[in-house]
Amino acid sequence: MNKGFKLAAAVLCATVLGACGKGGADGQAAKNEAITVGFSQVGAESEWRTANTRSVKEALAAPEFNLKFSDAQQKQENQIKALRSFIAQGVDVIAFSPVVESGWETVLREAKAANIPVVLTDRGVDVSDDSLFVTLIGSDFVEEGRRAARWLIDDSKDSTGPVRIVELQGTVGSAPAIDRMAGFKEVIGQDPRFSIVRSQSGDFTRAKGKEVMEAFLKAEGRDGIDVLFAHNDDMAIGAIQAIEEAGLKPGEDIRIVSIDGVRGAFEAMKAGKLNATVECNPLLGQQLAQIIRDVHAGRPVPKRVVVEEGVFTREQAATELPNRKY
Ligand code: GYE
Repeated sequence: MNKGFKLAAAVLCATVLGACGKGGADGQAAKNEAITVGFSQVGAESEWRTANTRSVKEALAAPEFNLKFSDAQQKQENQIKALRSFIAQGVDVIAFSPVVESGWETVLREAKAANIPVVLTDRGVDVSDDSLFVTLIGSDFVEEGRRAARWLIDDSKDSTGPVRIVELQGTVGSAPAIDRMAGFKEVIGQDPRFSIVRSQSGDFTRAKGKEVMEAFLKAEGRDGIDVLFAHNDDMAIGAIQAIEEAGLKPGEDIRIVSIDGVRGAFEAMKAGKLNATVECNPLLGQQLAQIIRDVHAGRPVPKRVVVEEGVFTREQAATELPNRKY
C-alpha cells in the first residue's frame, strides 16, 4: 500500500468511527450482529452427507449465525453459482465442501477480491495458491484408504491364493475418491496376492453402487470376485443387494470393506453382510462453527484440521451400534 493511500484509508476510518461513536449503541449492535455464513453443500447423496448437513445446520444456528445454505446436487456448476451469489450478498464467511478438487481458482479469487474468507470443510481443492482458502477441516482420506487395505490384508492372513478385488469409487474427481484409491493401492500394492480387477465410479450413491456391482458381477462371473472395496457405505449397501440378487452371500462369498461408518453399515455388519467399515466422521459442525468464529474475529487458525477416526468390524457391530451418533 503506498503512503498516500494509507493516509486516505486512515482518514476514512476515523470518519467512519466518528460517525459510529455518536451513538455507542450502534457500535454495540454491530458487535452483536449474527455472523452471516454462506454454506454450499455437495448434495444429499449419502447417509454421511445427511448427517453432515444436520451437524452443520445445528452448529451454525441463529442467533449467533445467519446461515445461507445451498445444496449443489453434486454439480460443480451449482456450487460456483452459489459461491458467486454469496459474494454478491456480501456474506461474512463462505464455507463449502467442494464436490470435485479442480476448477475453483477463478471463483476463489473473486471471493478473495471481495475480502470474504473461505473455509473448506470435508473435501479439499487443488489450487496453485493456497491463500485462496483459510483452512480445511476434514478427514485424512488417504489414511482411510490405507486402513481399508490394512483390514483386508489382516483378514486375508490365512489365505495364500490370489485375491481379486473390485472397487466402487466415489464421485470422479472428488478428493475422497482420489485419495481413498491412492491410500488403498499404496498398501495393497505391497502384497502380490492382491489385484484390483475392476474399478468404476458409483458416485457415492446406493442406486449407482448397485448398478455398477451388477455390471461387475456380469463381467467377472459369479466366481470371479473375492472382495469389494467401496469408497463409501452407501455404495456397499447398494452392492450388497446386487450380490444377493445374483444368488451370492455378501460378507462370505464376497468380502466387503467400505468407508464412513454410518448406521446402515453397522446394521449390515450386524446382519453379517458387510465385513468392515472405516470410520469417516461427518459431524464437523461444531469445529466448523469455531473456525468461523475465529476467522471472523481475525484470530489465526491452523491451515488443516484433521478429524480423528477408527475402524470397525462385524464382530464389534452389535456392541457399537447403540453408541453411533450418525
Ligand atoms: O465418504 C461419502 C459422501 O466427502 C467424506 O462424501 C465425504 C464423502 C463420504 O458422499 O459418503
